Amino acid sequence: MLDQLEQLKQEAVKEIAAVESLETLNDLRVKYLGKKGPMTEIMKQMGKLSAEERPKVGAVANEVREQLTSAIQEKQEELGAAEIKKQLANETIDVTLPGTTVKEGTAHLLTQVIEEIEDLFIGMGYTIAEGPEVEKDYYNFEALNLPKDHPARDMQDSFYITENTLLRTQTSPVQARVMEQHDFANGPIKIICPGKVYRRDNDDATHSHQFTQIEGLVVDENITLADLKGTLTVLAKKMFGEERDVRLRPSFFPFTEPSVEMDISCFKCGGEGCRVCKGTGWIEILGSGMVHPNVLEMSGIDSKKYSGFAFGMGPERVAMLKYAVDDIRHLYTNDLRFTKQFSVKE
Ligand code: 2NL
Repeated sequence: MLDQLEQLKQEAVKEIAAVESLETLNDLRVKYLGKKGPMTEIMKQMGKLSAEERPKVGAVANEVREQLTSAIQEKQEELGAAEIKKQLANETIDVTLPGTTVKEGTAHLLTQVIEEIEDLFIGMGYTIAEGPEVEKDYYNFEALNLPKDHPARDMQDSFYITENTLLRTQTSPVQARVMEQHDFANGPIKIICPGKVYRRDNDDATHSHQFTQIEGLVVDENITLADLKGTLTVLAKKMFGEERDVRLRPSFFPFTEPSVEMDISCFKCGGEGCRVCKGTGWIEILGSGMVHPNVLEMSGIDSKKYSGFAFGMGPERVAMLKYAVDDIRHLYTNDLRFTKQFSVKE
């Protein structure tokens, strides 16, 4: 029986040493030490031995079992460590490899123009106000002194959604909403309203049924036409150069009284007369005026105490003038050959 144990030990130790996977190792554990294995069998047979032999054989049997158990244990640790090492080697990444470059876009020309104007006014203490593009007839027209059937509604004929809602034709309704909510205890109204507007125009080189607008509004005590002219002169010089002169011409808008149109001296010829200014030396740049008392009153503002100026301009027109773009549709069709000419990195 002692020979049997010795032989079993040698055989098992050899087999365990040769194992290469944790799975086979477990099979060996079952084969040698399991309930149906030779060790169990030998233990069972021990009852047949004499009282003298039994403790000796028992001691050797225990020793063999312990040796095999620890051999398996060691092998298990060895294989486990090798497996982790292999896994780590597989997952190694070369951090020195060059990365894939992300193609970074830049703002569209129109966005650049709008943001430039926004930045200028934010610097003068204005805030940006936004509102819905599907607007109530009331805010788009009535609150701006354009009652139903007013002939001036035709000038900006519109896309109606229902009888009382339409795609806004200007961003003024945003300003009407701000005026209606405003509490002068919190200071004056000084806002800039950029956004998309819609008119039932026939699209051509200078007209589109959808375009953008930036309007501005200041309301406080003692606001005069001088504030309007001073503010808009700053705007003209910022957008078209410090050398620009400005002039105001009388005009008409239903929501302002008096109304003025502002021209800048031609940035191409300096006022001599050229193709850009059509020989006049002046370029029409925006419409503005003193907010009509009716408009103030309709928003709940006391027109005897408060006055204000407002203006509206088209970023498309500014972009087209400044960069000599000959067709407004270039700004909307997003041909990369066009848009890429205006990609400036921040
Ligand atoms: C133009 C002219 C203008 C306004 C917009 C305005 C807004 C309120 C009250 C009074 Cl809430 N006025 N906006 C005033 C004058 C002209 O736009 O030619 N835009 C492209």
